[in-house]
Amino acid sequence: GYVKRWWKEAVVYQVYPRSFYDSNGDGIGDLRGIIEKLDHIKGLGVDVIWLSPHFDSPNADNGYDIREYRKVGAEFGTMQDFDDLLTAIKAAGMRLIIDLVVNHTSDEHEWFVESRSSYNNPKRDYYIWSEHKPNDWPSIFGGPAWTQSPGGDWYLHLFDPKQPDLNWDNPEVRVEVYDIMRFWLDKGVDGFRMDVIPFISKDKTFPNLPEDLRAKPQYLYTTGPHVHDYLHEMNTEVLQQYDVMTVGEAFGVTLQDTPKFVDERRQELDMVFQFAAVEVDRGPDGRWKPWTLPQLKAVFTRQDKALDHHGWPTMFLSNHDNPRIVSRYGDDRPEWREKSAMLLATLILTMKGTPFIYQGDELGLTNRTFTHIDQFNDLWTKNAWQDEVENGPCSEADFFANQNKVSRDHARMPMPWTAQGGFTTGQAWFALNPNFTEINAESSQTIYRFYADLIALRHAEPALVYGDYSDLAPAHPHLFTYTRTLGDTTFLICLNFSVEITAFESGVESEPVLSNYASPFGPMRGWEARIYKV
Ligand code: ISL
Ligand code: CA
Repeated sequence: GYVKRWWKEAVVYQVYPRSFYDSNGDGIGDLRGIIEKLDHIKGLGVDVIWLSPHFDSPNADNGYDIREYRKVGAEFGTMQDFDDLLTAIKAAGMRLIIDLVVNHTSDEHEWFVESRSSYNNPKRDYYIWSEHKPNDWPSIFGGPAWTQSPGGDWYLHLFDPKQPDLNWDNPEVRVEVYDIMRFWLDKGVDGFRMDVIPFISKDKTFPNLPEDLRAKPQYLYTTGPHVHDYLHEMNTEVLQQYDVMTVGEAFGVTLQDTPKFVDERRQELDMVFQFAAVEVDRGPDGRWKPWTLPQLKAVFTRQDKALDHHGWPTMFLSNHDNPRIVSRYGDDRPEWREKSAMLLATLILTMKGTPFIYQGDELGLTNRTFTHIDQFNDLWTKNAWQDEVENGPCSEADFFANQNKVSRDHARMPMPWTAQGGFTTGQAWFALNPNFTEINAESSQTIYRFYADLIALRHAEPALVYGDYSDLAPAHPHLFTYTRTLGDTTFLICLNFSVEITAFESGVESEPVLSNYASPFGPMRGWEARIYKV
């Protein structure tokens, strides 16, 4: 069986601070705003808050480009506000993990400013420089991963040119990172979500990208020669001295390589986010494609089989990089939004693996329809516009059709707290979803309370945490039926991923312990979800 750990039993809620709640009317969500809305999070019964970057940043990539690691972004508040937030979270009986973004920094970080200033600057070797452009690696955000600095040399950035990659082969860089980690851990944070952490080690022979990885270079970028040495070193140097949790973003890690990051005997990371479920609707070119329920079910079985009892999984269907789950895996038409949001909650909170809920999913928030490039904020979408429409063959109609499915901005619109919006008394930094008058925290209490009920159930039932997973009908086109079994306790979960009334025999005498319909008997109705205790 599994070794018991608090983070295996925890439910995590992700806050994207810019869009959570604005406490001072400048239009930008902030740390005081999180304190003011802490009851909303606490009311769900979650255990851990993951805070997306709250550091000083020029915000080329909304904070995933850090200028100063020990400073709170001025738009979010002060270090005092951070300390107060941490105190409030602990007082509410929860924990806080923060985002560790150390594959790259901002190009405005003083290390990079110094590094690029001259060949013999002591910080030169903090980044990855070359006299000639060494290879054809692309940036994840489009365009080449090498940019020539005014001095003539080229530097590596696997993301935006404003996000130069750190040189982890330089031991001074690793010492700096470990110091930053200790700084926040010593304040009392309970761990880290680690941004693209498998990218940190680079193959310095710089081979060209194999042809078959053109559209997914991340599968090369995670295979650097020392990634596991560095993670093990980070674990023994820093993490082991604290009772904390770590979750790495395993973007581009194969199923086969996953255990190397999370096998507890290797002492690297506690968990990683695996991407297959959020890539189920993406084609080989990264654009949207239709998906089927059997494909999604197969992902969970594959992932389950990839780890043994020495590695612990995560469960997530959304975050700040993904569209809204109701629009993507559910049905966001008014008559089905609530039911399908509750069904997806059931999936997330009864699956094996520590569940991560993204802000607003507990309200059943939906995607919006973007019709003009100026309506977007995300640099990834803006780059795609240039590459695909302005300099490429894509029609505007095709571009919007795709982005309305995949854009990261669907998740980044400010939280609608009331029918008036309620996010800010000023001008929001980014427009709310125009449907806020209908879909907001006040109008979505049924979904919110269902999340709370599911979380309470998970906390009360070890089988929902540690139980084995088995898919009972992998090929069924509408029904997702699976069990979670621990000792002599079995839960049977049945989810109807469609509006079709579908025959179903539970074989269980008793009523479901939880369902999103009254009278949960007989065939499964549209988007019906039932949890039986066998
Ligand atoms: O968001 C994506 C496209 O849907 C992914 O390719 C994303 O770039 C990848 O998951 C890495 O994401 C992380 O690092 C990025 C940052 O933009 C993302 O917000 C972050 O989650 C660079 O720091
Ligand atoms: Ca503010």
